[in-house]
Amino acid sequence: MAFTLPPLPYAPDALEPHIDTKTMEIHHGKHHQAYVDNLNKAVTGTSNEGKSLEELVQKAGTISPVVRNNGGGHWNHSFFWVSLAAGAGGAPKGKLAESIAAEFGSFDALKEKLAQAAISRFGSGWAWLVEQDGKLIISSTPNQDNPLMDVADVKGTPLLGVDVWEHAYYLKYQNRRADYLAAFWNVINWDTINKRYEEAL
Ligand code: MN3
Repeated sequence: MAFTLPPLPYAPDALEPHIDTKTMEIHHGKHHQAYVDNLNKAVTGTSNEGKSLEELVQKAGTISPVVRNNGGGHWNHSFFWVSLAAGAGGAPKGKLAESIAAEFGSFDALKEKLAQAAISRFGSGWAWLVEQDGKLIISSTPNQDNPLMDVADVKGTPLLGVDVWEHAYYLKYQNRRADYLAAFWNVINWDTINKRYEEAL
């Protein structure tokens, strides 16, 4: 079965003013759609046809770059949209909040570390909060790689990912990646992130 673009779980203007409508429309409707289309094109008629997205992502090191990049792009963006919500923000709760306090000292310290990973990622990529064997780790990946991939420096269960490709922020923030990252905390769906953490443990 061919891969398909999941609908946005909210209207394209729902994350205003932090993430603008035009960026959401192009990011979801054009960029994510292109990853889906290119992935379908690349696997059709090959031994990878019919494999699940998770299967492809997990063996990223042994598949063609076009499947790795577009499969990663499809996985990462599907994960990204549902990590965000209108009127969200706030702070993590429960078990996740306790673990963040224990491992990073405070939520502010975690924010700083994630922003640092996102800002220092040269070129295009993602910064991540990852659960690995019960521990929380901040990492970043180039291009459309992610922590589920066999090629990732830090492997584990992704809890939160920040897209730091320019297409994610350029229309509103231009070269100000740090401003985009500061605004990003206002739209995080912590209910979803908390749930991912509990499932990962
Ligand atoms: Mn993107």
